[in-house]
Amino acid sequence: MTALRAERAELPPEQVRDLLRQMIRIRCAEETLADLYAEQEMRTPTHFSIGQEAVAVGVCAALRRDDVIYSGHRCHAHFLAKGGSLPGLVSELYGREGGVARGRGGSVHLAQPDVGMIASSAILGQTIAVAVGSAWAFAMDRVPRVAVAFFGDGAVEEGVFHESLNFAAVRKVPVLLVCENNLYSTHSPLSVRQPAGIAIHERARAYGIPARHVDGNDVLAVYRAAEQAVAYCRGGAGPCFLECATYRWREHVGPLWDYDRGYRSKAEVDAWVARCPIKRLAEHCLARAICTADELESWRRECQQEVAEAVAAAKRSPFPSGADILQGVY
Ligand SMILES: Cc1ncc(C[n+]2csc(CCOP(=O)(O)OP(=O)(O)O)c2C)c(N)n1
Repeated sequence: MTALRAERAELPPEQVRDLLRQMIRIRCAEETLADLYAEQEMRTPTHFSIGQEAVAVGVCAALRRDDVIYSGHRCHAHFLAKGGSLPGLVSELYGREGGVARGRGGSVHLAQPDVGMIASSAILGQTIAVAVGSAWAFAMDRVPRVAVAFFGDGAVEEGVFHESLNFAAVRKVPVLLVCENNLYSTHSPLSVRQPAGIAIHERARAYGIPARHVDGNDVLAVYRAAEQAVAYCRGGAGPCFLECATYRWREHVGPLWDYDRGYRSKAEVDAWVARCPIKRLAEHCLARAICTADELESWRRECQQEVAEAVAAAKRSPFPSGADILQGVY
C-alpha cells in the first residue's frame, strides 16, 4: 500500500527519550496498581496492558491534542498516553469521587474529553463505531482532526467491526483503526477463532483500507507507522488500519501471572517478556547515548513517586455519596 510504507528516519533524541519515559510511567502505574490489587480496595475488574505499552505510546505520540481516541476494556495505557490524569485514573480504580468518572465507571470506563480521550467501553467493538462517527463528524465539519479506535484481536470478530470499516471506507472518514493483536481473546487463541492464513490487517484491505502489520513491541516502528497513517487520514484520503503485534503479560483480567491455566505456556510468556518494549527502547537509547543508566533510574524513581502520590490521593478521596449516585445514569 503506497499510503503506508516502511520508513526508518531517525527521530530527534528528545522525542525518543519522551517515548521511553512515557512507557516507563505507564508500566510503573500498572505494576503498582497490580501489586496493590491484593489489598482488595480496588473493586473494579482490571485489565492491565503490561507488555503492550508501545502501541498506546507510539500511536498517541503521532496525534495532536484535539485528535480523539476511543478504547475498550484494556484502556489504561491509551488513557495515560493521550494525556489523561494519572490521579484521575487511580482514584477511578479505587471507586472514589476523585476519579475521572467520579468513581462510578471503574477501570473500563476511563474518559477525559479535554485531552481527547473520549470513551472506553467493555462491550467489544462498540467504540469502533463511535470513533468512526466522530471521524465522520470531523469530515463533515471540514476540520483536520483524526479519531482513533484502539481494540483487540477479539473485537475483529464482532459484526460492528465490519460495519464500521465498511462505512468508514465508503465515506472516507479520517479514522485510524488500531488493532492490538495480543493473540488471545480471554483464553482463546486466534487459531480457534479466525480462519487460518488471513491476517487481520488483510481483512481491512478487503474493504479498500490501507493497512499495515507493525511490530507492536517496537515503539519507534509504531510511531513511524502511526505518523504516516494519521497524515493519510488527516489529509482526507480516508481511514487507515494498523495491526500491532504484541502480548499481554498478566492474566486477561486481574493482576496475576497465569501460565498455569492451560491456555498458554510459561515459555511463551517468557519469550514475549524478553521482547519487552521498554527494555528494547532502553537498550537502543543506551547504545546511542540518547540517555544514561542514571537517567533511566531517576525516571523510574520519579514515576514511582508520582504513582505513590496518586494512590495516596485516591485513598483520601471520598466514595460517591448515595444521595447523587444516580447522577450520570441514563
Ligand atoms: C460484545 C462482547 N462480547 C463478549 C465480551 C466478553 N469479553 C470481554 S473481554 C473479551 C476478550 C477480548 O479480547 P480482545 O478483543 O483480543 O482484547 P484483549 O483482552 O486481548 O486485550 C471478551 C470475549 C464482551 N465484553 N463484549
